[in-house]
Order: sequence, then C-alpha cells, then structure tokens
Amino acid sequence: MYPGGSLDVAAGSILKFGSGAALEVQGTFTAIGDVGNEIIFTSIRDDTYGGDTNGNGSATTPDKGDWDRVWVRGGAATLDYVQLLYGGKLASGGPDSSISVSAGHARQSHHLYLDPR
Ligand SMILES: [Ca+2]
Repeated sequence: MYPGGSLDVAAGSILKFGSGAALEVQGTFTAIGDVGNEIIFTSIRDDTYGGDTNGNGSATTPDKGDWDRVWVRGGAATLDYVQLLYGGKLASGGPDSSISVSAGHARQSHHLYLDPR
C-alpha cells in the first residue's frame, strides 16, 4: 500500500502469504473482524482456512515463519479481531515479529498471534 492509498479488509476475510511476503502499510489500512468472524492472516500452506489454496493437498503443512509480517511504515492501521498465524520471518531468513510499526501508528485489539518465528 502506498501513501494516500487505502485498503479495507472485510470481516471474515482470509489472506494467505508465501515465503518472505509482507503487507506494507503506508496509507490507511483497516481490518476489522468480529467474534466468530475474525480476519485471518496466515501461510499459503495453511489449508485450515480457505481450503487447499496451494493445490497440493496435505503435502505441506504450515509452520512458524512461513511469511514475514504486517509492516506499518506510515499512515494508520486499525486491526481488530485479527489473527496473525505462522508469520515472523524476513525474506532474508532472519526472525521478526508478525506485525511491526516503524512509522505512522497502529491500533490493535482482540488479536491472536500463533507461531511467529
Ligand atoms: Ca495444501
């Protein structure tokens, strides 16, 4: 996302990320789920949510550090009832958090973090 842009993720959405992938926020990012209708950020290897997206059946299973993170680099991010699953590894292979704020601001509540690296 670029400065001035906006992205609104609907409740119940499932977003899957491949190795080293990150969502970089520099605009207005809103992801507001609800109880039982959480927004899921997870690994492309996670078949539990949204089915077999990578099309290989159960040949691979999700693991910590499968993707990078949500990275707030400016602007404003609002996340509520969001689950961040299996993130936390940089494209370079180094360990990281599954969400970080280096500029701008972020408001988070009701989160579940599972298996960051
Ligand atoms: Ca699969």
